[in-house]
Amino acid sequence: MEKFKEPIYVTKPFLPPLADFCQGLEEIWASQWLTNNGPQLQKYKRALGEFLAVENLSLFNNGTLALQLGLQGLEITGEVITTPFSFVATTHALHWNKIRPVFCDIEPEYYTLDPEKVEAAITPWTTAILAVHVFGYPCNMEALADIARRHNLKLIYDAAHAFGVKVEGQSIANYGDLSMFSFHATKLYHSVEGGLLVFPNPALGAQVDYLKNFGFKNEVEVVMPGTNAKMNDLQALMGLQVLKYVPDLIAKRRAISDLYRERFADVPGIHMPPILPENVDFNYAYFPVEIDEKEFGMSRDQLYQKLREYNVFSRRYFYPLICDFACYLHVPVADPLTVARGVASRILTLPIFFDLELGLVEKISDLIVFIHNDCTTQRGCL
Ligand code: T4K
Repeated sequence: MEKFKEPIYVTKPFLPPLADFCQGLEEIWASQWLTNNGPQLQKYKRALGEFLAVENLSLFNNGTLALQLGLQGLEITGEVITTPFSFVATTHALHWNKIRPVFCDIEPEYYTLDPEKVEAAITPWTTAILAVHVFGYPCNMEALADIARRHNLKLIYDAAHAFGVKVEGQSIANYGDLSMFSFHATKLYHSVEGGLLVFPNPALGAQVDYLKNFGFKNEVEVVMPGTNAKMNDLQALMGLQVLKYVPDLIAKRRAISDLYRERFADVPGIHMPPILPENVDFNYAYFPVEIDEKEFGMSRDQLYQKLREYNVFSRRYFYPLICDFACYLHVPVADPLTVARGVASRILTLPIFFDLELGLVEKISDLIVFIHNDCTTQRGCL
């Protein structure tokens, strides 16, 4: 098979029509407000509140700082049970708050925290659970909420991947004590860089708003040693404009996901998470597959390399596990993390983004099938 002429990356940011963005820029130029809660930011906050049907929200310049300051605002200390199968920023947010992460295993189907393992990992120092809706798959929120209630723990969701996901008809932002969404350019929905916190307790809003703005209450009062983590008005403009397209972005990803699923249905060694139950409106943010070396005829890493030779840049999200990065090797783990280790060794996320034509999805799928056939007929790969 021929190499793709242009590189195909795992994702590509969606950009609104340039003319629309320029019109928005004109508004910013006219107002001369670039940051510090300017008019675009305020408009954006209102629009997001309406989109998600939530009242308490706060915008940040990125998701990592949003999570970091959210944890600080909730005054989380001691130990927090979390997943090793995520982007490293999930644990970094704990580290920056001097909180000890306790890594706990995940469930094999959707890769989210395993509630039974969470309960077993609770110690007298545990104050919260930091769960991740990884790839947009909702955590087992009922079970986690029950554990949190019984053990008096805060329940925090890293929902970086889950913008647009609904459970029982309501936004996934409505669950737990705090949810963080990332609006980084590589996400389904973005504001170039950006982060959002959503929470049920209005008092937390004041805390995180102080924290992201140096702790200023007014011109002469600093009520806490805050930092600078504000979203600016140019980011807000991008966020506002991309918001209009969220249904289209999700619909296209769904079509891509359906096509991959159809193409891989009978290919040995490519395992995909099951279709979600009907009470979930999914966002199809990522397309993860697990490669079983024996069945597929080649390891995940060999396939990843082979695809690169053909100009297809899949990613091994999330390998290595966070607990295996040098800076977290000293952290004790609550259990052997058998499921997470297995998944991290097999996972591969394939290209999925708005601009990706279905014809190219077919070609990428054909290439993967071709690599499998070539390898198993030559019997030389393993
Ligand atoms: N929690 C979770 C669960 C997260 O996944 C993340 C971020 C966070 C917390 C923290 O949120 P933020 O602070 O980032 O808001 C990317 C993103 O940088 C990161 O936001 C994201 N998760 C993570 C899963 O993916 P990389 O290092 O893989 O990105 P990079 O630069 O390799 O980009 C991936 C591909 O996207 C490139 O190969 C090409 C394409 N690309 C990328 C950019 C930036 C473009 O085509 N255009 C672009 O502008 O981390």
